[in-house]
Amino acid sequence: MKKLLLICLCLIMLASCGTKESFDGKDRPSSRGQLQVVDGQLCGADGNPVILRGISGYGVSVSERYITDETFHDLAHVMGVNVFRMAMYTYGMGSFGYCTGGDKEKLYKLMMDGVEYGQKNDMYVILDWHILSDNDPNKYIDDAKDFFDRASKDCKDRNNVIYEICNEPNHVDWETIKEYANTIIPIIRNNDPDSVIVVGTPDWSSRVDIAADDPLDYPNLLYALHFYSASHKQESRDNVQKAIDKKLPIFVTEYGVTASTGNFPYDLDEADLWIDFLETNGISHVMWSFSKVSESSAAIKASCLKASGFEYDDFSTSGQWLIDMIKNRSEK
Ligand code: IDC
Repeated sequence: MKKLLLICLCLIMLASCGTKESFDGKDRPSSRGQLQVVDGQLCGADGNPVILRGISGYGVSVSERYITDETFHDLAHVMGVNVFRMAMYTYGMGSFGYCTGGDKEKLYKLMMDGVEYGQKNDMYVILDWHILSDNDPNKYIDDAKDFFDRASKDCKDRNNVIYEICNEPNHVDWETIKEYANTIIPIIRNNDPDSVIVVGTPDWSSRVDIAADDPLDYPNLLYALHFYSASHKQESRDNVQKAIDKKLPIFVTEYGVTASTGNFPYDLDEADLWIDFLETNGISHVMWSFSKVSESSAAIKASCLKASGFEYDDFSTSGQWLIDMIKNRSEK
């Protein structure tokens, strides 16, 4: 009898450690609804704080295979993320940039598909106007106006959309970024008045302290902070603290557990310090990237050919670190 009980206990323990599900029902659209910013903090419709923990796509123009209901189910239930960032390059990524030869209609539909699959799998979705090598968000201002006018009309009745209007302004000053934001934000708000918007900050969205000294004047607006743990350490956090002390609403729409190149080395210990810092200050965070490219920041193993049906072992060091971190943080 004792042997039988012992065998049953072992079987139960084995079954639990192979659990695929890592879904946490908290801080999702079904439970928190339309987000808002209250007193410098991202909150749910009820006015209480929300922390979103997620991952960024690599670039919709080259990740179509991952923009499916099945993949989004895995994002929510296997990785446990409650926010997914639809990064759409405006320039670059070959000739697939939205503003530089990409198929605008195809890219727009992929972005809207992501919103729909996010809603179906109870995740928030960030529509990321992923400027990078184009430096100045004003460079393709007409395309940006058209895209955000159309998206905010199509998404105005959704409760799971966050508009990220410029990924990483660089080689431009804060005045130039504000000029762009003061053009785009009113367009979005005219169609989607209660929308949550994230604006990039100077120097590849690393200088929230500069924005905190001269913030824009809109409700439900957050300021992007990006970091890579092997490149940005305590000095960067000290800078961020200046913005936190001024109650600037911050959203880490992109970070890595690697160098800022997106590649080696890892610095998982520093990444843990960053997550402690963000969670203590109620700041949401999204890791780069949901891809299998040959870079250490890629969350999926380069050898994994799956587009859905993912299991823990299909993920790389970065991907498994993210899954473990989200599980640990969600349980606190
Ligand atoms: C990188 C990709 C890399 C690609 C490069 C240029 O990982 O494969 O060749 O973009 O398109 C960022 C950017 C993000 C970068 C990432 C890593 O927002 O697009 O992705 N990074 O370099 N800012 C800091 C780092």
